[in-house]
Amino acid sequence: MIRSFPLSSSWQFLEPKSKKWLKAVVPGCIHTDLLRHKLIAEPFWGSNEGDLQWIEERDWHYRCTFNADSDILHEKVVELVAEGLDTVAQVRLNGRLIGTSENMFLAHRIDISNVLRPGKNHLEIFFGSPMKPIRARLAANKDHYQEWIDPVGGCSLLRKQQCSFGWDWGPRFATCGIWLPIRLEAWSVNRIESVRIVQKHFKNKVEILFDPTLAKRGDVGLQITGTVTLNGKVVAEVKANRATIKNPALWWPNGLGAHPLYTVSLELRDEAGNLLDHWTKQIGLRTIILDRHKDKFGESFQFVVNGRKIFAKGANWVPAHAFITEASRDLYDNLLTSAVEANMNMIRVWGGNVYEKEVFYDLCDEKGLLVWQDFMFACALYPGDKEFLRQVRAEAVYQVRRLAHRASLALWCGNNELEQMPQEIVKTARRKKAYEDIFYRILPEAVEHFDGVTTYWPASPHNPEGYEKGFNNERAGDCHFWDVWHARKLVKTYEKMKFRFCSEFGMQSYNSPEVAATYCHPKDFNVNGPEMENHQKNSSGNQIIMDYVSRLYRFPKDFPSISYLSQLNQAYCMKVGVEHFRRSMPRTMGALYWQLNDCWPVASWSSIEFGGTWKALHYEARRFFAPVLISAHVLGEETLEKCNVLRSTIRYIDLYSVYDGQKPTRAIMRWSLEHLTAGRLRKGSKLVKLNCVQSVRQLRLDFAKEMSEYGAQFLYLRVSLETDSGEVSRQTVFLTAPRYMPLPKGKIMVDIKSVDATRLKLAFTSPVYQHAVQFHFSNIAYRADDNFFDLYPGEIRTVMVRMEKPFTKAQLKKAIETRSLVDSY
Ligand code: BMA
Repeated sequence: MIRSFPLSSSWQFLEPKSKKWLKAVVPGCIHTDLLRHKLIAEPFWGSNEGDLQWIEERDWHYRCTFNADSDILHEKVVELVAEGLDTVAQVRLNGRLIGTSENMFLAHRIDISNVLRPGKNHLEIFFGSPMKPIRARLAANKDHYQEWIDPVGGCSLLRKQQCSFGWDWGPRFATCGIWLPIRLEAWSVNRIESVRIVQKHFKNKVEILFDPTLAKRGDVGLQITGTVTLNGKVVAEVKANRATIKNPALWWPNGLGAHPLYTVSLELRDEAGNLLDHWTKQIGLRTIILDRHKDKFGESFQFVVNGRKIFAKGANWVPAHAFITEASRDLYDNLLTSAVEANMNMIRVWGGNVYEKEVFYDLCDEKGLLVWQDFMFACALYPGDKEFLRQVRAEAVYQVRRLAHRASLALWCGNNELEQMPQEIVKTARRKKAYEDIFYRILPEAVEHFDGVTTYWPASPHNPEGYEKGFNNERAGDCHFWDVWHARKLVKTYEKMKFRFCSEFGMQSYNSPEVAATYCHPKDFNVNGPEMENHQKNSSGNQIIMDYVSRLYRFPKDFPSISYLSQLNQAYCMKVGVEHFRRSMPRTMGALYWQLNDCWPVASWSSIEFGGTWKALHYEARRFFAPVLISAHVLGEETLEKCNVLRSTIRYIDLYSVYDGQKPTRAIMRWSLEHLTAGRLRKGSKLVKLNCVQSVRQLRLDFAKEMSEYGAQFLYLRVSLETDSGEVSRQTVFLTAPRYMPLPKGKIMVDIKSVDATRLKLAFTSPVYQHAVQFHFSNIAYRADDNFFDLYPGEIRTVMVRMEKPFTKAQLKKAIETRSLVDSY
């Protein structure tokens, strides 16, 4: 039977100044080891990042000792299994070089049977500076070289997490270390290397075909048997590499059903029946197809799960921590639970990150989050030499084999945004060949061969009419839309776009003052000061935020107000985009905004700040991704003309019902036009039918009369949809930018009631209309089911809050802070 011996303790690293061996944590990295020994300053604080750049220039040396006793030695084969080495590594055992690596995305299995000694063994791993091979390669070949983000240059020449070299939301900490588990495995006869699983779905049954690969190929006389279980009950036996599951419980994405996981356990035995190895995985019974058929708009781009087309709702995923080894299960769980709570059903693992850790996919499988999986290539042209292609092939084969069985895996995608520069790709024959070798030959071949079921898509964005023809084809394929933000176009530009699937679009905001306090003293809260500037990685970021904020809001009075307004603006922009995409169903069938999370405290496009707090956008996402949505399309535009004169063509508002729930249902659509001080002016309602995956324009409202009588700045429209479960979607719509509105000031009152020791029911009231009420408990960890909501005069708004631990009412009363838009200037 195969035995496994983890090598996680007794690791040390060599501190270069003192030449002392210090305790290391494995898995881990050099930055966190140095930090633990207080040998470097807190990397995220102020502008410390710049002072720590010397670390990437050095070589680092790790070692550990382990005992080989008879348990290990009596087996014929002993292997060192390193699931991930970051990145330029030489591995020595008892002084002998046993392996080298230059690819952090590959696992290594090194036969050490001949080097192993009885008793004490010395394992050493030397990590070379990643900058050495990068500089050597840069000097040798400049032809292919093109990167659009790396601030120093050269990251594309090494198979190492691309964003660790610095990104427009991430610090540059090009670290090194043993970043994934490392262990010994000892065995004698054979072992299961991988198993490809193919599901065949029939009416009321699913057939599973297993295609195992053994370490020693061609070994005859071995048998594989096994079981498939659900909730601990055996539902099928595996015989002759097949199993049939009757009345299968299908796996559905979040919002469309349950996500049951079946456990597959395979056993490898010799002729005498001795157990040699076992292999266990969780799988979901489902079919996922990327459906591309000709339609009246061109070619569809929609995911179909178990025969049901779905509108993909979600966001792009960046590393959960700048030091990826610090990302714990809790951290992943917290972020992915937040995704589920915001009604998402898809997460895109973006190509500048890493192929995520197992726990990430475990959680996506469990929570029903479909995974759009990029291969790890982003924003650069990559080399096409033999050795590089060999690395890419090995990495692709390894990762496809590792992840193909995942219930959540919806798509393999070649790269991030390389096809946004077709003119660069085709500039020379050599570049074109390098590009096509990787993304049109090696990667799709690996997917076809080692997965065989999941679709491969060459790039995001990709134009299926040919990448040379340019990106963002509105007839076919997926698009990244950055005219709002990078090109500073009007937010309503989203509404002109007719994409089939929008896999990236975004708007930055600042982190909260609480998060800012983790990297800077409150006296230095100034977005243009050096500390905060170091936590803004997009060169025009601060200007663009202020540009968009000032279009909507009045000049903010302090940093907390800037942060608040930037978050309201971000939420508004994404809402305009996502609601337009959802209204454009079935032409548009997906909206994944940029970006879900952050890898450190920073101003960025994220909807969840580092540390897990939801920004205004995440609360808004919960509303705009809800299965039942009332969406108001404000027709017309407001523009500033000559001499700063405001012109508006706004008059009509179209009300849509958008639905992608499980079963058709009915709802009441209500609307009322309100005056800021005089109250209700007009109202109406309509009974509507909600069909699945359907968006319907239900009403066109004309407010020309009231706008001329009272002035647009005094008016707001309330709209809602009510089903059997009550009011499930609501919003407030303005007829002018909020900065023109003379919002009344009034006290926000909160009544705090305990539901139990750690749950609260808050009841908010106000004598006047309050826009975007934010509440916050300082120094208390909590999660609320809503925030940044509107409060209408005389109405009670209740919000449920969960806290990590109990607090007294007096403590809570003291800690709660509230504000609304009118308090920001
Ligand atoms: C996108 C991404 C990232 C980047 C983001 C914001 O297109 O793919 O490269 O961080 O834009 O600029």
